[in-house]
Amino acid sequence: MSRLIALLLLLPAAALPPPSAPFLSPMGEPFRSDDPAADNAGCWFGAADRNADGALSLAELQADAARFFAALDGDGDGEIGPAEIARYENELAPEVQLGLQMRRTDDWRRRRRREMLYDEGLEGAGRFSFLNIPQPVIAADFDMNRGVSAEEFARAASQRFRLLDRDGDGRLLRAELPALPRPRLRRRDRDSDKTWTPFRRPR
Ligand SMILES: [Ca+2]
Ligand SMILES: [Ca+2]
Ligand SMILES: [Ca+2]
Repeated sequence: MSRLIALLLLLPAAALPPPSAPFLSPMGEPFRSDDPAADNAGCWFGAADRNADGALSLAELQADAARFFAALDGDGDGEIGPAEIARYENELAPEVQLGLQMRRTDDWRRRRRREMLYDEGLEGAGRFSFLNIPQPVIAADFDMNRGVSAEEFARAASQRFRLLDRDGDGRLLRAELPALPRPRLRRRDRDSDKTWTPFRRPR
């Protein structure tokens, strides 16, 4: 029995729901789940809302940014340097790579992900976040020295807070945040019922 047939036998007869899309926070931290119904953005929001009042203040977003900064600054020298930026792009959040959805792979889950195509103009992390910032970490490198200091990251958090606080009241409500980009289903959804039918023979 070929490996292909063995794999097909493992597939459920019903249509497969799409996997939940990853979410990248305004500072670029990835939140993922294997649960198709997971609210990845809600996981981020709930953790960042430290006083659990249902809104993010600027101080809360900056605290969220500082926590992620410490996670990115692996050597603890107070700067996200080139090697730490490379680790972010290659290991922590490969979604920021522009060509990810076209990458060839033999992994079937990734193959499914490749079918999720986003609108033109959305690049990298912009496909998975509230703001269209393709690489949210290096975008904080205001002085262009190929490193991001804690001050620069905090400054970026303030900028992004202002972009998201559309009514300018200093509080980000979940309902105030923009809708996340939704991928268009292609090819697999041959009957346009918004679900993928079981896979055909991989190319
Ligand atoms: Ca709060
Ligand atoms: Ca560092
Ligand atoms: Ca607001």
